[in-house]
Amino acid sequence: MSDELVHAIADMREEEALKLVKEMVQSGVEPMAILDAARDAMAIVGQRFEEGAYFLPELLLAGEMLSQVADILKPELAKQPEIKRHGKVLIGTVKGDIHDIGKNIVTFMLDVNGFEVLDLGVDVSPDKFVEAIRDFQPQVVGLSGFLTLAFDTMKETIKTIETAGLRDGVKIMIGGGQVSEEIRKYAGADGYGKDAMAGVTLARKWVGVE
Ligand code: B12
Repeated sequence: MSDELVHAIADMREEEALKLVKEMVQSGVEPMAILDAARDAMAIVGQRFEEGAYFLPELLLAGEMLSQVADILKPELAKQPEIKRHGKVLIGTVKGDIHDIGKNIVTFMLDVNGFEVLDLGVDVSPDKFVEAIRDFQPQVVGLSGFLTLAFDTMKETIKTIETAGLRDGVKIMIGGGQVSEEIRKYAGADGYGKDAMAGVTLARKWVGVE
């Protein structure tokens, strides 16, 4: 069924994709496995976009489909919530970038895993991050970005946090599409998460949750 879902999303068959997701949930497929299939589909969509077979409307529709898939899965993922709050995480998509589906999944997973999360949204300037660190006092800051240009903005954001004298008080993790360990070093972040669970694992480690 996973393969069918990948193709339904990649081929823009929205109704069929959402029906398949519901069927998979009902038949007990792990929500994270369904999300993985949706991610594989996004990779195909991205590739078709690069090759010129798809255009912006397809990217938009793919984004919408993924949001809807995430909405169907949220109640399933929230079934084992941890009530105790471990700590605070500030998160946002960096300046110049408006991709938020991946970030929203990270936010949600942090929330159901016991973190208090403040999501600043998309296209967030370095100064806005600084201001929010002062007000919200998080232990962890998460920067999301899907565009290549986001790598420079992540670096700039971390530099601005440092200049404001706040760098030592927070751990910073980055993630999104093409972000890698190499980009982590380039940007000066403390950690890189390839997916939402990796983000949760980093945050747990940094606030001292076993
Ligand atoms: C959907 C989509 C869009 C939608 C976004 C809708 C939305 N609300 O987010 C729209 C249509 C708006 C869009 C616009 C554009 N897009 Co676009 N888009 C995509 C697409 C197809 C999917 C992205 C996505 O949502 N993936 C699904 C999520 C779930 O991805 P994920 O990586 O698995 O997410 C996990 C991790 O990344 C991680 N994570 C994410 N954030 C964080 C943060 C932290 C702290 C941690 C720890 C982890 C973490 O956890 C997530 C959950 O597990 C990608 C292709 C691709 N393969 O990614 C292109 C893609 C990112 N877009 C691209 C481009 C070029 C654009 C545009 C410039 C197009 C244009 N000409 O206008 C604009 C840019 C707008 C802007 N200023 O940001 C390029 C980027 C190329 C580059 N190297 O810069 C891509 C790669 C497509 C391609 N192959 O060419 N896009």
